Amino acid sequence: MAVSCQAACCGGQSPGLIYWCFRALCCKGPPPARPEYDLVCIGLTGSGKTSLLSKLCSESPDNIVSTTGFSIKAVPFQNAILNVKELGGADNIRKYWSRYYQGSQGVIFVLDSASSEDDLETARNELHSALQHPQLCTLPFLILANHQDKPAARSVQEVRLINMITLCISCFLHFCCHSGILKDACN
Ligand SMILES: Nc1nc2c(ncn2[C@@H]2O[C@H](COP(=O)(O)OP(=O)(O)O)[C@@H](O)[C@H]2O)c(=O)[nH]1
Ligand SMILES: [Mg+2]
Repeated sequence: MAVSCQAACCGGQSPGLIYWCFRALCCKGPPPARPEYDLVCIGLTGSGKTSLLSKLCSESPDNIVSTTGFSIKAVPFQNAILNVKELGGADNIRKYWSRYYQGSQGVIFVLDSASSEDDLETARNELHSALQHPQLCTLPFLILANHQDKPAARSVQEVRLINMITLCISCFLHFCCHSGILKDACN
């Protein structure tokens, strides 16, 4: 490639626009490789997993459709790329979640912090199963209390109490709150 580039700029003439275009297209080195990490994103249907990932990928919130099986998104950050596998949260799909845990390097658990007591209880049970799963129990865990824009939303402290999780279960456990559809994260 370097030889062709020289051919384009030599030949007795000073480098012109064509040379600089050629150089920009062909001679620029590849961008530095960013490390990639595989994450799994779980939570009940409607908790906001797809909305969160779409927002992180700067996609329009208008095109969000319900996830029936699973979907994978590459979320680019300045220093890393997160390949996030979202697993559908419907009743009949949750029992298969663990089949997709292998190879994960981190977990995002999304909660609808404004949901009914029954749904919160279901989410709590799923969260506890995930926290105890042999393939996940040593991984960094982010528990995201979503739907923070709703009046009924529980605070991070309430969500922490409802889930009866203390930081001693996992030193990699992290709680935060967020609204998947608002511009700015609450926390
Ligand atoms: N009010 C509100 N709605 C949200 C929020 N996050 C997601 N939604 C809405 O909740 C619905 C389900 O979201 P979706 O991302 O598909 O949930 P998923 O099933 O967990 O992937 C959609 O209509 C979203 O627009 C939020 O933080 N606040
Ligand atoms: Mg979804």
